[in-house]
Amino acid sequence: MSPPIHFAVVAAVNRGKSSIVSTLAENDSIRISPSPGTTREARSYPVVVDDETLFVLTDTPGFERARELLAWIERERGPEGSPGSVLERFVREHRDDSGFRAECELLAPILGGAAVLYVVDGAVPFRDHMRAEMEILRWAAPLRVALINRRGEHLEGWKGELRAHFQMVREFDAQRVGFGERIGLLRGLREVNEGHWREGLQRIVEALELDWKRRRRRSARIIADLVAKSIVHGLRVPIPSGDDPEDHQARLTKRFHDDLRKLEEKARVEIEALYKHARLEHAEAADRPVWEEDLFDPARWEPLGLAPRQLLALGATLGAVTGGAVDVAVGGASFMLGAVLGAAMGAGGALWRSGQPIASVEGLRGLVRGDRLLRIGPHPNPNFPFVLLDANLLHWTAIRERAHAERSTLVLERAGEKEGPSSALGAGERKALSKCFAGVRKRAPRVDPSARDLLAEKVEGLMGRLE
Ligand SMILES: Nc1nc2c(ncn2[C@@H]2O[C@H](COP(=O)(O)OP(=O)(O)OP(=O)(O)O)[C@@H](O)[C@H]2O)c(=O)[nH]1
Ligand SMILES: [Mg+2]
Repeated sequence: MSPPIHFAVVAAVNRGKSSIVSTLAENDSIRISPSPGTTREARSYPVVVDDETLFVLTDTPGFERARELLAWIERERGPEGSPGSVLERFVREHRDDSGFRAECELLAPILGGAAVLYVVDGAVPFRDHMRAEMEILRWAAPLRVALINRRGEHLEGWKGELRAHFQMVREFDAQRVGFGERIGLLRGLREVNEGHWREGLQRIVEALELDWKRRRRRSARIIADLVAKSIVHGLRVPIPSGDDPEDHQARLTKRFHDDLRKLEEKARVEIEALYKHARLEHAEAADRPVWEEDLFDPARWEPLGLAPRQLLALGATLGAVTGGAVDVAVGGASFMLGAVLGAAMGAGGALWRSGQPIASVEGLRGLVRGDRLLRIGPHPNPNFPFVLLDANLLHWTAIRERAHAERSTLVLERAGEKEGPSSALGAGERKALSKCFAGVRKRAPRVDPSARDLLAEKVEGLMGRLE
């Protein structure tokens, strides 16, 4: 088997090389910084799918003395010498010369046969002295592609110059691009050469697309599992006969909510790991996007889930959802937790208030006489599964689209009255989802596995449309 395709990402210092490697290799541990000279040594990052290295990216330190290097080459190359042998000699002779440390580092992968991804910054104008780097590369690397890393007013000036030195010129904003642009770049690269190169890139594109679909399927399962577990979740806690159940209310309510938060947190971490975001910073409190807000923050219920009229239109299916979820209060001692949550939930709450409380007390059979069992959950709000689904679909969208070179805190703008995907569904689809939720709860507190699988399929379908 031929060795994997190898790209060396080269440029002057501080042009965004590491950003490009980070995004293409989906590696958020690579150091990116506004201070020049951050990358001191060449380092390779394999892109692996199913234990197979599809291609390798090498991050390099930036050119520091390109004009001096070019002058050396012009002086030394002679009529016969191949670029490889001339540059090997350069590296041999300058290995211990700290003045050419960066050049020696960045030439190594090119000498190893790597294709060059040359990065320029579209926000600064082209200047003549920048041509030396391009001339070195045109002479030294048979396969060369130029990437303009940010939008800027100088794009056109750059393009003209770059086209004279590179086989392909593309805009590629490493901090903004999603999967589509990454694949687009690799597809474009197929055109740069024939044979092994072209076939290799075709295989890379296919393998990455397949992997992307698998991640989507896996994410759908994670979210379906989260929703299913959350909507059947309930607690039963015995309390001594003399105790006033009201004294246990706050503690039990908190435990119930904490359990649901933990389920959601676990699902989020799994999805972030699936998309290789290992060190994401999440916005705190006020800056948080809607789906980042806490599961029980009232603000979260407002823009997600279904609108009041959509909930009402679900009619009969809603009955099934709440019917299975509500405990019957015994002895009149109920916590009215539903009403408390309901107040925080707007329209869903209004529906709930007309229903029954979800925390209740009942006699505990077979244990100490007189003891009682407090029960809380499953969550009775018909909007709850829709809100949870929406919040996590939005999280998934943001994670999936996020470039690994983007290091700012994760924040999503709040827009519109309803921004969750479920309120945009057709009436039939909402009803089908609602039925699916009811199916999941059929055997609460256990999740019905076939209903959960059906839910995963539906979530995957929703994701397909969001993509
Ligand atoms: N908006 C935007 N900023 C970028 C982009 N690429 C890099 N930057 C910024 O430019 C600075 C340098 O980015 P790096 O990726 O560290 O650049 P480098 O070429 O690896 O730098 P050295 O290792 O120091 O040579 C950082 O502040 C980045 O945030 C880009 O595509 N868009
Ligand atoms: Mg760097």
